[in-house]
Amino acid sequence: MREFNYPKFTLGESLTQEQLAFFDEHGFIHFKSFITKERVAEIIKGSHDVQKQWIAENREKVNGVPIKWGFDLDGSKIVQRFAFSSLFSPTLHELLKDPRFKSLFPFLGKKVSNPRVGEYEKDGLVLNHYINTENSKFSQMGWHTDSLRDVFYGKKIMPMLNVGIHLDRSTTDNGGLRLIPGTHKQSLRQLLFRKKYFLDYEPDPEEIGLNVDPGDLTVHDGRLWHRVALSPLVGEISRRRVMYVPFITGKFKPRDENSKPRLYQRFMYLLK
Ligand SMILES: O=C(O)CCC(=O)C(=O)O
Ligand SMILES: [Fe+2]
Repeated sequence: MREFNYPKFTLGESLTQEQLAFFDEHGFIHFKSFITKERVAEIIKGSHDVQKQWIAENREKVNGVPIKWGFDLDGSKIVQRFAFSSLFSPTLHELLKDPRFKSLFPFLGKKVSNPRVGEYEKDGLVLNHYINTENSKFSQMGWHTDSLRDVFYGKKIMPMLNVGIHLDRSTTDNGGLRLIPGTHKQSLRQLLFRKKYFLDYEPDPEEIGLNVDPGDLTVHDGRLWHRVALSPLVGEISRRRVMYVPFITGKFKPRDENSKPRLYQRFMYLLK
């Protein structure tokens, strides 16, 4: 892992030239304290409510996207990857209405049509819940870009952002998000073949790690290579919860209960 003591920003009503330039160069950006610790606690409570509901109805999929089930430290059944979570929780749905999200749209580029928060598209509001224990089914994620989904879909790669809202503190000595800055500007060949999608977990000499606190917001370009590193620690200390919502452009393509899992979503079964 490369040391990169990158600047952290505060999100205001509109993006500054410095923020736009940083994102353009590196393909990611980190904003401190987007929401308060109290709001984070409400969101976690909201996710527990969704989890209860899904357990009660034995749910396997949402809009064709498989739910990743696993086990917590005490052996109880938990959701380790939620999709479309905001459609099941007023708290999460409200969160996506935050007017500050719109101020991030310029990261999608200048000439895009219909930029929006993808609450009903792709996988909607995702919540990843990692924990490193024997019974956990989700403790890391192999290298990938989020734009591969477009390639699988036989489409031109559209501008896309993944906006993360972090719910736990995550430091580089405890696993967490790793990314290779600048790879959003790579060739299509590099986007497709730089690494083996989801199967490669190896550290990269160029990768950097993020240190985030609960309530921080990060944005990465859909074309950026990233992974989630396994925590070397076991148990409660390794718990990491983070939400992602896609920011997309172009034609509105909501998914519904009849939608089929897409090829890349089958890849998700490989996650451990
Ligand atoms: O959990 C993270 O920080 C990244 C997750 C991710 O890359 C994804 O869900 O596509
Ligand atoms: Fe990703």
